[in-house]
Amino acid sequence: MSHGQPNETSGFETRAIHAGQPPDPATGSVITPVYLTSTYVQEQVGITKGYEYSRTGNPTRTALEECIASLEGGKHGLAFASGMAAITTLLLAALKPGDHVVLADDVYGGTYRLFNRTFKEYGVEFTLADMTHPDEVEAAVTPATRMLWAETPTNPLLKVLDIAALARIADAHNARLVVDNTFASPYLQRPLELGANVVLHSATKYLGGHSDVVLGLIVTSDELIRGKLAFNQNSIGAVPGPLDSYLVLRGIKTLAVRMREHSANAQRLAEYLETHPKVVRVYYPGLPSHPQYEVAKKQMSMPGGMLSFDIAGGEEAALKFVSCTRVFALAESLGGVESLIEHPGAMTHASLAGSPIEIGPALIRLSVGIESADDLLADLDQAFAQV
Ligand code: P1T
Repeated sequence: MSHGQPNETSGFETRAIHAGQPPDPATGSVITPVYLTSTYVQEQVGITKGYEYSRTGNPTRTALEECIASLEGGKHGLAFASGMAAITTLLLAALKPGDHVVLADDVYGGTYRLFNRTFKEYGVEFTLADMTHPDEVEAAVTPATRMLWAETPTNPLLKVLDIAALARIADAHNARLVVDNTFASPYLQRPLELGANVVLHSATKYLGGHSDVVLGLIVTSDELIRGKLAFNQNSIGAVPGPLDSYLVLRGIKTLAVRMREHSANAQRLAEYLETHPKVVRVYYPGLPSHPQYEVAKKQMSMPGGMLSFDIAGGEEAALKFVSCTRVFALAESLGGVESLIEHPGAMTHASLAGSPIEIGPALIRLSVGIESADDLLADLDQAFAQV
């Protein structure tokens, strides 16, 4: 490793702290500066130091783009104003009217809404498939299919999709496999290494890690997609500012240690919930009872910090429970150091109401933070006592 510049053999933790972030050449600043500028002086027309306008490129954003590409094991990283901005730019870059997408039947409510309400208007069709069953995916493919869209683990039911198996199906049909890796983060799972063509993040979640920024990231080694994405990143302009880019860069430095704690805490809570008399079912890939436990062990280094459960007593008990916790804050989003609780049916996945993939009213989702596991367990215990 030369000063501040990791190579391909450097470990994940080293790359998380240093990739794309050599000491600032102008000052020696160890930390990448926040380049708060919209524009860059040109010596003569077209003679620049590599930057001309901050929608097109900004050095703080470049550092983040290089860092995420390194962590996902891909050639190119691109940053966007939000996860949804990343998804929108990708769909506009990769699809045209008449194209068809096979969409996982459990995805973030906003992703479903974007396909179902926004892109449908522009002639992009989709079919939902339970992607835990490869034959269902095969059956959903049509001659117009250009993309398989997977999330794994899925939001909010924590289904684990076999990325390598999906990549084989995509390949066989000349379609691209996109994996939304938000729930796992590259520390737990690297979809490109398993054959995915594009990996996408709501960096608002684990990559940022502190619930203080909204940002989206895409990584790909596919040159055609990269070219179209880079063009559209500038042409559409849904880019993050330098301060937001900096916040995610800072968050990523501790990603590995945070994910280890998130995962250990979630495992403990999942095991507690599984034996609780007021819990009907727990959804957590770290439990041997999880239907894709073996797939999770194969493609993830740890099961992660997200879990869901069905509470006994249906919607009434669920709505009561989520307002009874004291350490877990009732809020949308996930992946921060602090624990959050929510009711997907009425909150993050309300846009699925009335659809074939509506979320059950008894489902509660936890984003398990890195507070003391004893405190988290006691908090759930006192909330159960009130329902
Ligand atoms: O919120 P934004 O940064 O635009 O990212 C959208 C998004 C994309 N993909 C997944 C898997 C997500 O979970 C999200 C956002 N999800 C929430 C806000 C949530 O609470 O589930």
